[in-house]
Order: sequence, then C-alpha cells, then structure tokens
Amino acid sequence: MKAKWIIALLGAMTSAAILCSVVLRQHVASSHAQPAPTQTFQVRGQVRELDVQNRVIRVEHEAIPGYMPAMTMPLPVKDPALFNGLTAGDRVQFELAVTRDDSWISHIQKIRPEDPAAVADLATNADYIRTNETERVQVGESVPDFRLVDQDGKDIRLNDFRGKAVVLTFIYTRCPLPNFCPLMSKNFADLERRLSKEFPDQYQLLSITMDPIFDRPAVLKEYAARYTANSGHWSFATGDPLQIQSIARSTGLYYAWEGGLISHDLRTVLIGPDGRLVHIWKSNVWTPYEVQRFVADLLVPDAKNRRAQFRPPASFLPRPTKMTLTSLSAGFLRHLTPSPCGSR
Ligand SMILES: [Cu+2]
Repeated sequence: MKAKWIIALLGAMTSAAILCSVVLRQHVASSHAQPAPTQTFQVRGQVRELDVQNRVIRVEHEAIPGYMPAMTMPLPVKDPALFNGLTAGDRVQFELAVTRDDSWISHIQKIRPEDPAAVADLATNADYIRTNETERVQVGESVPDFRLVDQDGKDIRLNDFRGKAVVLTFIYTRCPLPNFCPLMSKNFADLERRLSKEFPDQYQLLSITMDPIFDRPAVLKEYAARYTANSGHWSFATGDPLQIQSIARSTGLYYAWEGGLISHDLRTVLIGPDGRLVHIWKSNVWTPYEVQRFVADLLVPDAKNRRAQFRPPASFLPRPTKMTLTSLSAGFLRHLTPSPCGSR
C-alpha cells in the first residue's frame, strides 16, 4: 500500500516537472520573440506625385506577383533622402518592404532619363486629387449630412451624432497593405480605448467602406469584431456607392478600382459636436494620442485656453547663457510639445 503511494507521488512530481519545463520553454520563447519578418519586392513603375511633407510617393506600379496587381498607390517612405533627385513622371525601380504591420519604399532609383512626354501624359488622378481638394468641405464649414447603414444593418445619419465629436475614416475590408486600411482600424481601436476612458458617450467613430458592394453589413460586422468588442461608439458603414462617393469627395479622398483592388489615399476627419469640420489628416502619419488631444481641445476648450495661457515659473526656464532668445524658446517649445509618437 505504501509503495503504491510512493509511485503515485513520484508520478505526480514527474508530471509537474514536465509541465513546468513546457511553461518555462514557452515563456523563454515568447520573451525572445523575433521582430516580424520583412519581405521585399523589386518593382518598376512611374512616379505620379511626391508628397515630401507626408513622406509618401504616389507611384503607378506594375503587378507585384503574389502580393498585389498593377495599380497606383501612395506608398510611404521612411528615409526622406529617397526623395532627392526625384520628380513626378520619373520611371523608377524601387524596393517595397512589407512586414505584417507595415509597408514602405526602402530603396528607389530612376531607370531612365526623365521623359517630358511621360510627364505631360500623367494620368488624371493627380488632377482628380487636386480637384477634390478644392471642392472639399473646408475647416469651419458644416459637413453635409449623409445616410448609410451600419454593421448591424441599422440606418445611420451623420446628424444622429450631433453633440458628439465624430472621427471618420475610410477603409475597405480586403485592403492588403498593412499601413493603409488595417492601420486605420488599428489606430481607431486604440483611439476608442482612449476616448471611452476620457469622454465616454461624447464621441463617435465611423469607418466608411470604399467597397460598398462587397462590404455589406455582415462582412463589416465580422471585420469590426477583429478590432472592437462593439462599444456602441464605433460604426462601420456601407451604403449607396454614389452616397459614399459624395462623402469621399467632401473630404478630398481619392479612391478608384484598379486591377481588382482599390487604389486609394487616406482621409481621417474630425467633425465637431456642431457638425462643422475641425481637421483632416491626409495620410497615415497621425497617432491616436494626437487625435485624442484634438478631441479634448474640442470638448474641453477651457483646457486648451489654460494650456495657451500657461506661463512657466522663472525657475523652470533654463538659465540664459549664450543662447539666443529664438533658440531658447524653440528648445523650450520642443520640450513642451508631445512627440508625434507620444502615448499615454
Ligand atoms: Cu486600404
């Protein structure tokens, strides 16, 4: 009988040791997690537009086998030196780097001398974008009301959200580029967490699909579940393609079907509780923290005034030595300004 107990005890100890070693191995594996692998593609194309400020090159490129068909896309650039010597119309060879969460042009070079005919022949989408920009709603103007359908099949109108800060963006569920639509949705998920803590019930997020024929409510519902537990403050909207086109136009968004995918740029729009346009972000270069601060300034204007009137005590300022006044205040402003990647 005693021997049986000893065998059972030894068995239990062995199982516990095996379990511990598995858990430990998993822990070691996760604490040494490798960065996401980077895939690179060598692609040829023609530069359509250089947006140095937003670090984007709009390029009409040939098909990238196994990744995306030939189309015109605004592709991010991390190294600003890559813009040197490039002009719209240049034919280029470039390297597109892609990870699970990001994609960017990592190298680019001209493949033949600038061809004036090619420049003159640039397709109309750059013109279309410029036209959209002049026709769009301007800051301070009322954003026209619209009617769409959300992921539950419920009718929604922009005016339903009067009294709240509305942050609106455009996505489509089949977008393959990690730093386009998927990044907008990831940022919105982060923004939702921030705003639900700071301003519960005073905000509404709205993701409007550019692909309303495929992205019906059921598709959007499944997509929404990847990003949010459905707080009731984030709508994923579809509807009449013409209605969506007119909303896009009012924000200056460019999108068009090309080779089975949607070639598009990005617009994220902040609309005030009075229905007026407050701000438009025109690329993926924005952070949830930045939008959160814009919403805070909108909903709590006193806080903004207090920040503007803030004068630091003399002891807080660095002692003026040989610095000029300009460099001193610039340094101090840098000190006070949150970094664009700041998070709280
Ligand atoms: Cu997209």
